[in-house]
Amino acid sequence: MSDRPEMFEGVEEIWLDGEFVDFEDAQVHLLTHALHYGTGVFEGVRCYDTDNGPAIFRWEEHLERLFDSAKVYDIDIPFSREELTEATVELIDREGLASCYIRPIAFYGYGPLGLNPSESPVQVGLAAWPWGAYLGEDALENGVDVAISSWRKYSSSQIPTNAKTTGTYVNSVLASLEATGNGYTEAIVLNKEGNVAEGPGENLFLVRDGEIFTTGLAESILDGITRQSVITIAEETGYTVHDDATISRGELYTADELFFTGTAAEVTPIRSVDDNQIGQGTKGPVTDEIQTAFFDLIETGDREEWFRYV
Ligand code: PPE
Repeated sequence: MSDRPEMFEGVEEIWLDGEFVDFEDAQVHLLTHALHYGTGVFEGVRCYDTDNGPAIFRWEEHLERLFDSAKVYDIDIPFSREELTEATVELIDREGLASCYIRPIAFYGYGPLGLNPSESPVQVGLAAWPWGAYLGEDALENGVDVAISSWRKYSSSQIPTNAKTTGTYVNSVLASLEATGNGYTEAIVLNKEGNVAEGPGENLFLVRDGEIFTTGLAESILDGITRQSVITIAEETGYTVHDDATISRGELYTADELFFTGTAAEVTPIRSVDDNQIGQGTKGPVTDEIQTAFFDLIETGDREEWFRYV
């Protein structure tokens, strides 16, 4: 208990393969296929304490993406969407959490080694814990300093970028290690063509002359659910959103504003790229408006179809 990471302190149970088990008992075998070959798919979801009570934000869309990711690797999830929903709701309830981060994962478990996973059983887990501001408390207000990674994002002709696969996150880990090692908070990763893809765990938005741009799905990005939500919110706020943009490295430097979106990162302003100040070097006005609209929506739970109440 004492050597647990701080973020997991107080977590009592994890749901694993159909059962609630004690936190310490949520274990897998050393010869788990996914440990060796990265053959797992996962999600990151947030539950928010809205005015109408705790609610999971865009649960259906996350579940959809989990099953889509699984399909790519022939991972046959042995639970229905309803069963996973019930288990998640019950887990949040048992843990007594009002707002939390939820991590569903499905992976090839312990079976014969060798690349073909078809003889390995599919295991499924759900964990939930409180997770505050992903890039630090100050980040949401004042923005983060980021650096372009020297690592490129793999292209969708090499590994599907629309699937959220455990193994592919080594690319993000490398970018993140490099950026933080050099004193930056986060990285921006370019794609094979040298244009902007995304952050290691975030999508990227750019503001120029009052219009909003975000990299298109063909730029080797994960189709972020926060990205989709922010596009909708921005359009409804009255902005023109170009959601199919190709953004060059130079355009980042001269942007009026930049921000990240993601389940963990929410809406995080970027205040510098490679030590070039963006805008006034703090949260810009458009970013502020979108971020405020995003958090207002989450507080009020106003758009019913985006919330699954616990
Ligand atoms: N791109 C990547 C590569 C990515 O990992 C995420 C989520 C996004 C974009 C945004 O997607 P969405 O959450 O659907 O808006 N990154 C997850 C993992 C973060 C982590 O450190 O773990 C997340 O935000 O949950």
